[in-house]
Amino acid sequence: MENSETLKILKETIDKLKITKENLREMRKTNKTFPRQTNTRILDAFQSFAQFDRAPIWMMRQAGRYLPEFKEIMKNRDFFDACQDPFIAAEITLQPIKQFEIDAAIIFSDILTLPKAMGMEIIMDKEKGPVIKNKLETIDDINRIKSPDPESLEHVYDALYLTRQALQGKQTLIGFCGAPFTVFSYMVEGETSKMFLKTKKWLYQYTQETRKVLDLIAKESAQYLINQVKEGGAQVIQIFDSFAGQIPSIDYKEFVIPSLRILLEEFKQECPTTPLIMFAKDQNGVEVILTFLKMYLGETPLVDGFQLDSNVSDEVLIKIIESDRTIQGNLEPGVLYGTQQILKKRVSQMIEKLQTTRRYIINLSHGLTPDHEVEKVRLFIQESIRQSKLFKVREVLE
Ligand code: 1CP
Repeated sequence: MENSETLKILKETIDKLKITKENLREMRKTNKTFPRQTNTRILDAFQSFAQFDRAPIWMMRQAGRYLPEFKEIMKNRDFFDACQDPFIAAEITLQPIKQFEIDAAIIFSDILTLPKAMGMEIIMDKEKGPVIKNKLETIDDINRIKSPDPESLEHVYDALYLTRQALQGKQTLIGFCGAPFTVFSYMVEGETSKMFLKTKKWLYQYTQETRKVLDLIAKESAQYLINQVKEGGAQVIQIFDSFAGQIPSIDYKEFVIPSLRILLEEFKQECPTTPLIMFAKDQNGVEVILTFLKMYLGETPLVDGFQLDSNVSDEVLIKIIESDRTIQGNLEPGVLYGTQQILKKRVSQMIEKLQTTRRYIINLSHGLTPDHEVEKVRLFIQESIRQSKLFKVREVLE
């Protein structure tokens, strides 16, 4: 195989299952059997009564530039080219799994993969991050947004399938997409913004048009997530609304949540048993959380878990626990720049507070960045596992 030099981790799976570039898609379409799930910690965190040795753990942006092997594989590669090659995408997804004791893999892709397929011309600049060449400037530009050509996203499902096979049931596979508001922000700002002035102009000046675009993104996102589960084998879904905190809760509830409801309802209609984690960054106020908690499709909750920030209030935590939903989070990633002492102390405080529910997944409050040190990341994981086990033992003894 062309990439055999770089596919160090995947190699065993490819050889064993005789997967090639040519037969991968056909195999995925005809054989959806996956290895038996032996590590069920993440899936169990969505149920109250499953057995429990410790809380599961994974980290947002766990595959990325802080890993030397990520830098190596990306050295001469364009970001989206890497995403579009299922073998490379799977290899990168597996890089953190290979070396850390973590319970989930999140597929190497981006929240901009979908808008790219919807007609946005996006490049990933090594310094600036995503840059959109044909951002939405006038209302008429909305007409440029189109439904993705189904072929254009098949590579994501191929990468998921390959990764799920390679995980051998030892970790849970997470699929994801950006939330309509965050994707819309990129579409109008054209890059990561500081002030979000264009987003706000659209939202408050062209409210109807903005809502139209949000609904459009929501519908396509739902289909994209359904396919990640049914075509690719994703076992859990996370929705990233990274820019949710840029507008007040009152506007988030009125203008943004209706499009999220479309996304969630359409997804749950097709995938009622797949746990879905919502990350509305900096919108962890009780009003917004309660709105999500009240959302159901029949008996099925539309949101199964919440990725929470480091400053979430006790009031919100209690509401989530009382509603039998899962908590994920919430260590400030900056703590990993600090001394071992502060890291251990903050991990201990986090576990004391959040492991009071059985439905808990250890994570950071935001993603790892290129300047994180691998050994500090390892310490965070080891310490979290140690403290989680200790907490569990203490609970049993008390
Ligand atoms: O391990 C993983 O998490 C890999 C999969 C992943 C995910 C879940 C990537 C790969 N990106 C994302 C989500 C994503 N992308 C979000 C939501 C989560 C968040 O809030 O961080 C956002 C806002 C983006 C947009 C994006 N992609 C940016 C700008 C925002 C930022 O943080 O600066 C940038 C720089 C990217 C590039 C990107 N995406 C993923 C990686 C590993 C990288 C870095 C590429 C590189 O440095 O070479």
